[in-house]
Amino acid sequence: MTGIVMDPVQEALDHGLRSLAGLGGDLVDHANRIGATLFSPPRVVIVGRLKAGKSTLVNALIGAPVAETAALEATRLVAVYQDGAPSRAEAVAVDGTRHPITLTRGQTARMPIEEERIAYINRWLPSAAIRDLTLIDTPGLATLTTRNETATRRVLIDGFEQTRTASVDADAAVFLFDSTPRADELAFLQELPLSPLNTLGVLSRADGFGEGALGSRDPIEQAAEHAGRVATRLAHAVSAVVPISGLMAQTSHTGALSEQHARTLAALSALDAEELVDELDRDDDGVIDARMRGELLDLLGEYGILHGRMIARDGAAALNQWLSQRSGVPMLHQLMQSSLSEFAILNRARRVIAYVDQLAYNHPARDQIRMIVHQMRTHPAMLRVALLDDLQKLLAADPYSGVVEEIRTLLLAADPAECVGLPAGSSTQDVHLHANQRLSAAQTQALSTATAAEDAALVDVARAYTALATTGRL
Ligand SMILES: Nc1nc2c(ncn2[C@@H]2O[C@H](COP(=O)(O)OP(=O)(O)OP(=O)(O)O)[C@@H](O)[C@H]2O)c(=O)[nH]1
Ligand SMILES: [Mg+2]
Repeated sequence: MTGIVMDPVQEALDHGLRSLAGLGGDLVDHANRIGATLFSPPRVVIVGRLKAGKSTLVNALIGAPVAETAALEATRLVAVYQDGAPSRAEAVAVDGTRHPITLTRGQTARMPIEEERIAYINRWLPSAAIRDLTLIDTPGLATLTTRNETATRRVLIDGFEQTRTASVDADAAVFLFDSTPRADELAFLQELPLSPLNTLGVLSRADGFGEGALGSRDPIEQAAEHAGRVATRLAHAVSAVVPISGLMAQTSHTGALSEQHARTLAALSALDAEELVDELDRDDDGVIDARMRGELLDLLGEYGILHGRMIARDGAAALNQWLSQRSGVPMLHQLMQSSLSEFAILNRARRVIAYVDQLAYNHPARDQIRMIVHQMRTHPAMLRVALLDDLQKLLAADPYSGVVEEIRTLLLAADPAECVGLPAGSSTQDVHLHANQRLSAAQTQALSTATAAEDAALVDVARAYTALATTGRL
């Protein structure tokens, strides 16, 4: 494809897809369809318990109130938010057929087919915020109405293994929980076909953590400490845990705050803590009128009111900036754009190979297709893709294998020296020496592996050390 800057992984896969199209017939269409995946943004799914704040976070990240959020209504359908114009939506049925949805501003859209038949909704809107990452909102897990959970499982796990028509093909996950993840939620995470490097933990509702806004300690600071402890405990499942207030970010990032809100909030800055609690508890007009009080609570929560009222004296822009910074979402966003995105792109590459591989099952040109898949898989640029695949399979089959740490090091290293356990910036000579030592160790280990997953992983680990020992790079 011309005009697109490709990374080495994309280039290798694009080359393979061109060979596929070169076989002619229906393979031209298949190559184009798979090529569209290769050049589309990787897909990040937001998962978590019922009412954890998933849709609120989606709105905050997109910067527009597109996902439905509510204290009572549950999200019913899986929705895929992607950059595109004009603004439009379609329902993708479980059988793979697509049905346009008529959107009317300010109204809940009517579904073109029965909800039971819908696998997920595709929603396009012109937004720079989702240009590099497509976001997928899901109904809450482990609910009393198991229907929601069924919908989420189908698009993420079952659909992946069966026909794929019902799969949303996630390349990374953001996992939300608001205290400590439950065993069933962790079990669900393990079932996702994604590595921990592709999964970010989010401690949501940080503004209400512990005793809440009116307790003795700052809940956001307490949440940050708790997030650190959970991150250590969940190192096998997530790459980091970030505390956030989706509500505060949603309000500031969607432009929901007006000067009038700031002025009204500032009117509360003269009250002491006790008077403020009384004011927030009232149902009738007090220092501020009841309607405005309700709006402020919806927009800012108790924490935003308590700590934002002094800042509100400087106006809506200052309050907005404080809300965003205090929400933790800019930090989450940055992690999503950097490390999560990096591993999501590798997973997208893995999907591309899997699509081509699937064609080989029942196509007359299966031998040529298999050859193309083989070339794609063994291309030097694809080594990181293979290692990520190995990591995920090894964690499922043999989580205590020593090779797990070895692969993590190879994938997370900042430079070739770190790949072989040396300090960043060590000499090329030292890198070569250590890579050779590690290569022999991996070859020895390969003689007595415990599982097929470990076996396969060691083959790629040995390839990595060979590359480091010869070219000095991965
Ligand atoms: N205080 C506070 N409230 C929040 C936060 N995030 C979400 N909420 C509120 O929690 C309720 C549920 O939020 P949603 O975003 O709809 O949660 P969800 O996870 O999408 O819920 P389901 O899709 O039904 O599982 C709403 O009333 C939100 O305003 C937060 O960070 N702080
Ligand atoms: Mg929701």
